[in-house]
Amino acid sequence: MIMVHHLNDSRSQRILWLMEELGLPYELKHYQRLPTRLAPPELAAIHPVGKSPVITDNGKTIYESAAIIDYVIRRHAGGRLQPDPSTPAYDDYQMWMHYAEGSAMLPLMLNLYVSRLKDAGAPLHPRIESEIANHLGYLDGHLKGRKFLVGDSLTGADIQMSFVPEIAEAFGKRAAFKNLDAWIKDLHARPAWKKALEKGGPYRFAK
Ligand SMILES: N[C@@H](CCC(=O)N[C@@H](CS)C(=O)NCC(=O)O)C(=O)O
Repeated sequence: MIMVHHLNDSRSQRILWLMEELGLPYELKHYQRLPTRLAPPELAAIHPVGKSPVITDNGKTIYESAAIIDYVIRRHAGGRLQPDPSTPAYDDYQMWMHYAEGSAMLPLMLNLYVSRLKDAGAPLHPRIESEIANHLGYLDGHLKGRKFLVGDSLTGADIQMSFVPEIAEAFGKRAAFKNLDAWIKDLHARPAWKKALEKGGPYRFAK
């Protein structure tokens, strides 16, 4: 059975959501962030990077959220939550799966770290701000008139990308992007998302 190693207030919330959408049985192991907000050392015993999400399944350990979502869908979903791999929609799906952590999260994470430099970080902020606006604007434009990133039903790409507007909101940067805001609010209204929230415990990015 899949074991989801879940760190509070983290990207692993979306893996719980994936499991709930699919109705798959899973075990959940909770880890609490240290006062520094870093992960506890126990997570490094599961995967050397020591971060979450990470899953274990029949002796296999998988780290990196897009790889986890892809693995669970390919191996356990029976064709659900992804487009047919022979279609162009699947190429779009793959793009969003990689885009989340490969591009969209970078300026948001830079914002988090550079803000800690206070005044010393000031020269970097204009570029960070313009890149956040670039990526959120791209997403917002894509979501105009759509309920999902690919096709007309939920896919793993929506789940993978959901952390981007959640973090943007935590930095007060989502409100201007109305389509993005509507999309994530719709996703947060899904019963499986709510169930994952109950199971995962308090999640500060649940907005
Ligand atoms: N790109 C990785 C990022 C994983 C990651 O940075 N996870 C954070 C939580 S959102 C973490 O474990 N942070 C604790 C730490 O760095 O000690 C993924 O998407 O899985």
